[in-house]
Amino acid sequence: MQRKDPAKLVTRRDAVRMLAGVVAAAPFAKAGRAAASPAAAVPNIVFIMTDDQRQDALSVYGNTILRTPNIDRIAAGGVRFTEAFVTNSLCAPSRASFLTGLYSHRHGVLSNAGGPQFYNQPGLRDEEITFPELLKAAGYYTGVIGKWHLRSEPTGFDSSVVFGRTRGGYYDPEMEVNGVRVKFRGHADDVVGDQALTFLRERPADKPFCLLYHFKSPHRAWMPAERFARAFEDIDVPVPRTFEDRLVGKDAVRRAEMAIADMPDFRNKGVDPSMPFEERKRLNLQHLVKNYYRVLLSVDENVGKLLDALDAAGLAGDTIIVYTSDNGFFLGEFGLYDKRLMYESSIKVPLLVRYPARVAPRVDRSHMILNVDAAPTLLELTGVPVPKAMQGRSFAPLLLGQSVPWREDFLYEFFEYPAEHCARKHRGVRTKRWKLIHLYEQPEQWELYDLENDPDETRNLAGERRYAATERSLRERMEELRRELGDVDPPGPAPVSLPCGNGVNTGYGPPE
Ligand SMILES: [Ca+2]
Repeated sequence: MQRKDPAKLVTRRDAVRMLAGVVAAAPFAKAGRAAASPAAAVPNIVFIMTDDQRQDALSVYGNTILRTPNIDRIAAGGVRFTEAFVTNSLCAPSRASFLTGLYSHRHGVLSNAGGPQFYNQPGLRDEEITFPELLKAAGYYTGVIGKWHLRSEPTGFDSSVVFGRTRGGYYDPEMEVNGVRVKFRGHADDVVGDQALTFLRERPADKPFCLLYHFKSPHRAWMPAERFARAFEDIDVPVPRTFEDRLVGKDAVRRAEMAIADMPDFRNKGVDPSMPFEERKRLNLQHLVKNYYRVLLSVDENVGKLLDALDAAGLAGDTIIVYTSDNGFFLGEFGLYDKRLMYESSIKVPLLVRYPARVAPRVDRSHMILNVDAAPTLLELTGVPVPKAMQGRSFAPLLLGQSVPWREDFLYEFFEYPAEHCARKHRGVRTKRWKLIHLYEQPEQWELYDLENDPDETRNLAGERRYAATERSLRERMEELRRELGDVDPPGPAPVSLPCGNGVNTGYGPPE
């Protein structure tokens, strides 16, 4: 593992101490009680994150095939956000945003990979402050279990049990237990679930706790626990409306290597590369969706065990539970799999928050919430000062039923190119009605969608005279958001987009 420069570690520690000073100077008067507000208990936090789970892959978001009764309990006891998004639909950058409240261009985790072509990004820089670090400095007992994925080591945790750089397998995963490699037996989600129960049991009783409970599922390679291996076997997965979309006006997507027909993952299930394109596409969709749902069954079961344990310990009322995912996923939309692109299936994530002591149950909120909002929200709910540098906004008032002005749009960004799947660099702005996408390297391309009249994003309106004024104002808004968020172009013309992969996806013909 990469080692940090000790001099810089001091800097980070000092920064955390300084920011959390107000709270750290007044430790909790007694267990579970806030010094500042004797009437309210200091909440515990269980922050549950899955990997690549799109919003509708939960029964509480309307899925009629996959049943997730345990995760749905979180929604039943709290708030379901219907418009939650990530600002970069890729694992490590999005996770860093959840932790720091910063956009990718600010926290510097622009890609999953390292090396010179990926900006030599080292993971989170020492000077970046995360919400677990602040909570720890404020007296919380902190832990992270499961997927970490950043190239830097976990910091700010009293206890860490994470999949290492290799991310571990689905079966008998190797994990790093406080930095020491340990081989576990069983399915990764069960191991993560068991470790969460151990954390609850063994934590010091005199401190509030914050647990980051991060499942591997439903990330590739979607290998289910044995007991769920045959689930959905008799079901025919419905084909999404855009499954046969020809990617008209999406030239860059045609070059991306995300065609579901070309997935190599299910060759052992008889999907042979020599089969006709349409046949491979159809079969891969069935295998992909079923396995994606199967691994989520074990997440649901393990979430249920944790909820039961909180109930049994009498902790449920004063514990904030967040359930979300680091990014969405295409399950056949536009004939694609994977994420990265700024379309709805990829950027929209589940977000459920339960906190019985202060948040009313069974509430829906349609405000636009972003991954960068999580850190300031949890800090505000725990009474820890929110660093001014954080770019997200606390949605605590929305949880508490207050009516506050809220954002009407947001900036999206994606940088990992050329890389796996060959999704070009792009950014964009999404409002309630419109989405503008800019592939800004040369040759630059624009996409404009009217989400109200074309929710499936099939008709690119960019360049059409009728929408010229809308396009212009969205371009201006995107630049305004970039200025506000400190996203600055380097001097000189936009670079030429580098070649990647074969350049053409099978089945779609050559780019237009
Ligand atoms: Ca992910």
